[in-house]
Amino acid sequence: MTTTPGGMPAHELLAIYRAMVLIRQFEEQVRRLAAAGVIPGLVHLCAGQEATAVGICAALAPDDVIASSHRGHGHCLAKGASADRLMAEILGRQAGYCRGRSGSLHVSDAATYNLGTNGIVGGGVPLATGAALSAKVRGTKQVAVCFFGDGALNQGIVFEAMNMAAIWALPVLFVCENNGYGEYTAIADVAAGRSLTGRGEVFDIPSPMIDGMDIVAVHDAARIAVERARGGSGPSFLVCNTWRYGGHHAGDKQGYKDRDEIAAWEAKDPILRLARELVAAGVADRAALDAIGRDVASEVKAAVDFARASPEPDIADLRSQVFA
Ligand SMILES: Cc1ncc(C[n+]2csc(CCOP(=O)(O)OP(=O)(O)O)c2C)c(N)n1
Ligand SMILES: [Mg+2]
Repeated sequence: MTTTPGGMPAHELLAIYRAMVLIRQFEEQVRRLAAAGVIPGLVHLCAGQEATAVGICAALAPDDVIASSHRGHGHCLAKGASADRLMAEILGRQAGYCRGRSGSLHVSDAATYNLGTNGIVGGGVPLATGAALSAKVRGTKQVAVCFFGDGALNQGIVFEAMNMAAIWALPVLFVCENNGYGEYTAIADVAAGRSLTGRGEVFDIPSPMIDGMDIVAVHDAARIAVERARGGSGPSFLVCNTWRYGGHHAGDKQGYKDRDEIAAWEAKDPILRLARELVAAGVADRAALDAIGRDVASEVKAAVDFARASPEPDIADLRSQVFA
């Protein structure tokens, strides 16, 4: 008998496949819109990194909390954001999650327990740790996750948060999406020490190194970490090795990368990998996967239409939603 990838039920595998395809196609549309000059500011695309967003979020309950990074569209979608309202926000439109005020870099949504994308490198780490402290004090059994890049591993606040989380056994997952670069600089040129996982181990936090292009591996590690956190045993630090196809921001020509390195990572594409595994296990055939792709394409096209049909925020509304 053929076993399914990760021993997961077929409907769950197809759901995570669709979720990754949605992120990939969503980001492709954002890239096109950015190239056409209709998006205010820079956008940082996560195509290539879908397995971390989806693999982690698929292990969470709806009321578990996430805090994202500047490369956060995938985290938002994986946590349940609707493509249309997210696209509207990225385009700075009234129908967006934050009424067009945040754009790509600060979109948040209380309904999906998303504390938001974040323009500050490492900025989501103390937010998620605070959410975990709140959950622990209130006894809600919620878990919090922060997603951050390898570049955040040189930010002091990350270690302050890890220390506090370890001392107080807070229910938080520190998820590093290690794509090998911070802006245009390779991690090896800026991060001292022998291993990235050592940065969690020093606090006695379980710190697995994970193939972030393998959604089954990410999901397995996430399930273990979530169970540990929810059971009161404290934080985990997951270093997921992954790759950003689009460079630092949409339009980055990536002249600082080696061609062989690019080709080697492209061969590990997380969506193609899961597709191969699903076909080999008999969970789906190619035609069924293609149909999912077409279904996602119409969802993303509808999201772009929805966003473009929404007006820009009215200047008369400028001071609403302002607390002080
Ligand atoms: C505190 C802070 N320092 C510097 C910057 C400028 N900056 C924006 S993104 C970035 C690189 C982040 O790299 P990484 O954390 O690896 O995330 P990636 O972009 O690779 O996903 C930097 C330095 C910032 N936004 N915030
Ligand atoms: Mg990086």
